[in-house]
Amino acid sequence: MVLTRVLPSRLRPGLRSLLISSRRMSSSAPEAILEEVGDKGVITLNRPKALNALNLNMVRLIYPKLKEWENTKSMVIIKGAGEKAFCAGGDVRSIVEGKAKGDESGTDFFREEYMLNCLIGTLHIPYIALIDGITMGGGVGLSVHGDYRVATERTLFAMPETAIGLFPDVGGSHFLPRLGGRLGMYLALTGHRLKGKDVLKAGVATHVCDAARIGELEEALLKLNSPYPEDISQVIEEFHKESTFSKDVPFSLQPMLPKIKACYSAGSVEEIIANLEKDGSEWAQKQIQTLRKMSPTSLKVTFEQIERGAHLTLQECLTMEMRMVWRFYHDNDFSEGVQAFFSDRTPQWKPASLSEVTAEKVEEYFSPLPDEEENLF
Ligand code: QUE
Repeated sequence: MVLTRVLPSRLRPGLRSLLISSRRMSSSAPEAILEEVGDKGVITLNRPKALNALNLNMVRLIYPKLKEWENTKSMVIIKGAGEKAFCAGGDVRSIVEGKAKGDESGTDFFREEYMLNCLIGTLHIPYIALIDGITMGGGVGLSVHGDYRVATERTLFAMPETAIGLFPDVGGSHFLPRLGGRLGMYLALTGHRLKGKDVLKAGVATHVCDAARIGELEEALLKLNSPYPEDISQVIEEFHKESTFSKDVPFSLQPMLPKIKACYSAGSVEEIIANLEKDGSEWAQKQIQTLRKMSPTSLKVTFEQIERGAHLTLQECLTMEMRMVWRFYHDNDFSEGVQAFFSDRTPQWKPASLSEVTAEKVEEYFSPLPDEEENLF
């Protein structure tokens, strides 16, 4: 194997500090590391202290490289730096802080992020996401549309956006309605977290691998001589079969699936809550409590989003989401939700109740944007 990687960590310490001191900026590590290993590409999301939260700089590093690799490489692997996270989401904190200072470029982040999600979903070469650790929101968008998503016992998956006054974007409209049994609607509205093997059982991950062996899996993939999809499958399936944490353990949501399907098949958020009230079980009461904490606007718009997304292509979903996010960006709840989350206080949603979020208001989130904002792809 010809290793052409030059990772900073592999340089001698003296040389490394020389490289760093020769730069004007004190922090020299790129936020996304793009390595070429023979005929394969490896992306490492590299903001471990921020749980590898995705920002515009990272998207702008990754997108053109992925475009190039699509024509020059035979496979792409994406992973996160550090042990905690694959990617905790979009860097919503800096977007909201920037907007508060008068910087209106936040919608550029979403546009370019969604373009990257679309590219991943239509890539001509195998794309393998090693989703070891926290994988939420934007991190889901970097993995779920690809061919292989390998979870570990440390994987923590969620689409938690209704808690910050947003909606499950990055192609959530596409993959969530396709999970079956209304599981996607449940995950979208409540932000329910799935751990380890449950990420596989829900249909979000395609395989599992022991966290301790994820590096070994990467090396095995990089060693493949002719990475035809069947060779890649074979390698990943080997690690999957040998994993020690997923054997014959049932889906932890299994007992709840009939209730999830029954309650979340309703025609509106209000009806879902009515179904849960009628059910009355401890589980159902917990669901109601969770839903009551979420932005009412997020809940109603998300409900409509998941219904519409079931009938759309990924590209159509992302165009719809661009329209939606533009409205959320300029409305109250997203800014309020993010500020509240990072200052650990209760958000003040406006409007504060479901009944105040009218059908007309929901419809506005889906209407086309002005011409110059409209064309994404
Ligand atoms: C809901 C969310 C997000 C969240 C918390 C929520 C989200 C997101 C982050 C996040 C986490 C760590 C970071 C960061 C952002 O938190 O989307 O910059 O360092 O990205 O309750 O949707």
